[in-house]
Amino acid sequence: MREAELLRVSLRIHGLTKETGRENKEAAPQQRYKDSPAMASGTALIYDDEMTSYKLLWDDPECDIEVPERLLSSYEQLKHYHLVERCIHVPVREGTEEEIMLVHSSEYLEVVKSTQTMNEEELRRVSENYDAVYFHPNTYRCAKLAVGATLQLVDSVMSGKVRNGMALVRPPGHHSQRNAANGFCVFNNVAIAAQYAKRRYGLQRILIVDWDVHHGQGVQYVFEEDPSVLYYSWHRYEHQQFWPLLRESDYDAVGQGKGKGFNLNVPWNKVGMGNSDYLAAFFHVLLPVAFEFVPELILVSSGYDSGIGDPEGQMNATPECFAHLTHFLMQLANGRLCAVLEGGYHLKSLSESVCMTVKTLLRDPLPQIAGEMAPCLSAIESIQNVRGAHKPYWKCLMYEEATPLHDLSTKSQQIMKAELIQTSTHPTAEQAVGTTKSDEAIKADRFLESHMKKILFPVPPVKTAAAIVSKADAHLLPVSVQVEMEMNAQELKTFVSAFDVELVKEEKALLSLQNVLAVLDKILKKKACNGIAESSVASVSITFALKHCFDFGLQRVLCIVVGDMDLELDLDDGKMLLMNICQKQQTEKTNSKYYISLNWKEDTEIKLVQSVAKALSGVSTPDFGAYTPASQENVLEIKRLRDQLQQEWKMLRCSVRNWVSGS
Ligand code: Q9C
Ligand code: ZN
Repeated sequence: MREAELLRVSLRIHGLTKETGRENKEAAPQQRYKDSPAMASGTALIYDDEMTSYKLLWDDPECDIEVPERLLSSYEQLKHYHLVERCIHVPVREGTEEEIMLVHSSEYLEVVKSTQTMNEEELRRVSENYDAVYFHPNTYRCAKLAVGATLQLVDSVMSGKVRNGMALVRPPGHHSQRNAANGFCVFNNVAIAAQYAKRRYGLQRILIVDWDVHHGQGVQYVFEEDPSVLYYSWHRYEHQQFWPLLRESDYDAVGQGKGKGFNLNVPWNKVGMGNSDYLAAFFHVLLPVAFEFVPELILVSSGYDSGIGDPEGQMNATPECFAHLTHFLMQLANGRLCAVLEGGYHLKSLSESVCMTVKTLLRDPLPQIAGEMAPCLSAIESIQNVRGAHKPYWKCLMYEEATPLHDLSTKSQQIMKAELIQTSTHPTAEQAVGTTKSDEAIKADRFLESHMKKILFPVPPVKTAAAIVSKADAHLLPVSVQVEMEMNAQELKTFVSAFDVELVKEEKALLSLQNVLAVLDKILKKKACNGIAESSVASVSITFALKHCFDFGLQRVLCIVVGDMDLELDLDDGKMLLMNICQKQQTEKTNSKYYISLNWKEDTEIKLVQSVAKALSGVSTPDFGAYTPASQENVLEIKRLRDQLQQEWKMLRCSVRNWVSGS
C-alpha cells in the first residue's frame, strides 16, 4: 500500500449517485453492438394504453384477476411520482410475424391470429384449449404490441439511446410456449427478446431474471439447452402443489445438454416469503452465478405477484424490495437492463412496486429495508438445494457441500395440507366471497398506504463530495466528483484538541483529518449523499470520523477498512460494525459480532480510489472483465467466517449446516 492509506467510511445513509448529464454522443450504430467505454444514460419507459383494450368477457374465477387496470394504475402511479416525465418515452410497435416465430410455431401464430374475428362463443372455445387463458378480439393486436414494446426496449438499450428501461405490457409472456398460450400469456415477450438480441446484436450471454411469483416454464423450455441464455426464476412451488404444478419447476431442473447449469430454479415451498428471503436468494444464488456468467444484457421478467398483498403469490415482499433487486442487477452487464412486466394482481402493490423499479433505474437513492433481516428455514433449505444442484457448473459454488435436503421442514405439513384439500368438499372462504375484495387485499391496501409514506423520505441532493490531499491525485477522480475543502481549520483544532493535543501540532495530519471531516459533514448535513476523502492518518481519521457520526446522533455505522491498520475502537455497544480486510493475521483481536476481520491474501490496491469514486458518482459501474475465480484459500476463509457469524448475522445463512433451528 502507498503512503496515503485509503479510507472508506461507508455510512448507513448510503445514497446513490446521479445522472452525469453526459449524453452518449457516439451511440453504437444500429444492428451493431459494441462495448463502448462511455456508459449510456437515461431510462426508457414504454407504455401504450392500447394494451388495455382487451379483457375477460365471461365469468372465469381463474382469469378474472388479469385486468386492464393493472396497466392503468401502474402508469397513473408513475405519473403521480413524476417518474414518467423523467423517463425517455419510447413508442410501441407491433412485433412482426418473423419476430414472433423466433419462439412460436406458425401454426400457433395462425390460431392466435384467428381469434381477432371470433365471437364470444368461439373465443371461449379456443381459450379452453389452454390452461388459465382467455381470448378477446383485441388480444392478438395487444400481444403483438407487447412483443414490439419489448423489442423497442431492447433496441433502445442496445443502441445506447438509453442505459436501461421498463416496458409496461399486457398480455404477459413468460408462461407461453412454442405451441401454446398459458397462464394469461400469449406470446413469450422476454424469450422472443432474448432470441432477437442474440440475432440482431450478436450477443453471446443474456441473463433472464424472472422475479414473478410463478415459474416461467415457457422461458425455461425455450432455453433449456441453450448456454447463451441463463434463466433464473424463483416461484411459489409448495412441493409441486402450486400452479403450474410441474416437476420441472424444482431446483434440480438445471438445464439440459449444453445448457446444463444455465437454468436456475429457486422453488419456494411456503407462502409468506418476504424481503429477507428474496435478498438471501439473490446473495447466495443469483448474484454469485450472474457475476461469473458476465452477461451482456439483462432481461427481467418483472412480475409483481411476488409482492405483498398479491392474491396469487401470497408472499410478503414490500415495494422497496424490488428497488434493491433492481439495484443489484444494475451492477451487471454494464447497466444494460430491460424490465418487462409479467404478473402482479394487487393493484396498489403492483403499481408501487413498478414505481420502485423505475425510480431505481433512474438512479434515485434507495429506501432502506426495515425489519428483521433473516431468511426463514424453508427459504434456506431451497437455497441450499439450488446451490448443491449447481455446484458442478459454477466455480463460485465449487466448494459447496453437495447435499440435497430431502427432509424439507415444510414437507410433512404440505402433504397434510394437500390431503385436506382433496377430501374437502366445502368451498373455502376465499372462493365464497367471489368478486368482492378479500380481507387480505384490503389489509395490504391499508398497509401500503401508510408504508409508502414512511419510506419515501426526502432525499439529499445526489452529489458526491470529495477531498484529496495532493492535487496530483485529482486525475484519479472522475469529472463529476466535486473537490471541496471548506472546513474551518480553527474550529477543527478546537474539536480535536479536546481529545488529542499532540495531533493538533502535526499540520499534515490535521489537514488530512480536515478533509475527512469536511466530506463527512456534507453527508451528515445531507448536502451530499456520499463522498470520498484521502488521509495520511487513516486510523486517527476513522476514530474522529466515528466520534463525529455518533455525536451527530447516528445509530449504526458500517466501517470497512481495507488494509492492515491498528484501530483501538470500542465496539461493544453495537453502534458500529467494523470489517477489516487485511493481509496480516490479526492475532490479538478475535472476531466478534461487531468486529469482523477477513484475512485475504490479495493486493488491496490504491487503484481502488478510482473505482470507488466512479461507482459513488455513478459515472460507471466497475467492469470486472473476464471472471477470475477466487482462490480456494479466500473462499475457505469466507466460509469459515460465515459459519462463525451466521448465528448472529442471519443473512449469511445459505445452508442449514452448523445451524440449530429454533434460534
Ligand atoms: N387454480 C402470470 O402471472 N392461475 N400468470 C391458475 C389455478 C394462473 C399467472 C390458478 C396464474 C397465471 C403472468
Ligand atoms: Zn405470475
